[in-house]
Amino acid sequence: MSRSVLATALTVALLSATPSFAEEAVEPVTAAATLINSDGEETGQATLTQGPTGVLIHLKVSGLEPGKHGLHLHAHGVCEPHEGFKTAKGHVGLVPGGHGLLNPEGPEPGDLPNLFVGADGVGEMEAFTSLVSLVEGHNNLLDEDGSTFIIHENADDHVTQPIGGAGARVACGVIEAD
Ligand SMILES: [Cu+2]
Repeated sequence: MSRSVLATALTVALLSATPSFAEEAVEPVTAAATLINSDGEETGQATLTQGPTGVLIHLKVSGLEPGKHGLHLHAHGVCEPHEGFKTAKGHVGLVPGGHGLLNPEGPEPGDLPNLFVGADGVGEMEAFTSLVSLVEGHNNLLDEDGSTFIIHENADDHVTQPIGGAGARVACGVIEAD
């Protein structure tokens, strides 16, 4: 085989390999939320990225009281500050008696670790949960009635029913597909 024929053969092989390589490089499914406080003012942003076994969450807020705050995924995609964010309803995958990451009867799929807010009022975290999804399957956050992030006034002790003693809802963000 001459050099030019070999070069042509390699080029054809590379060209024919390109489409299948491109098919494998699928963009991950992502979603985002803008969080508002109880005055309806923007107070933070969250992004969600579907991985092979669950959803990676990145959340950053400002203007919150310093300390630990309970953070959950709630089951309805409506944030109404004047209703105390009650329109976000209960936790995703609500299990009576099953709230809490440390609860033997739990957790609920909407349960997440606490958010830590510093003295400057800024809090940022990354969390991962395999109990929800941005695609088909159980506890799809992008289902018909949507879902929300809710930040609570106090820490979630991950055991007490029904919300870990986390108190009032101080911020809310509707999760929307990108
Ligand atoms: Cu909650």
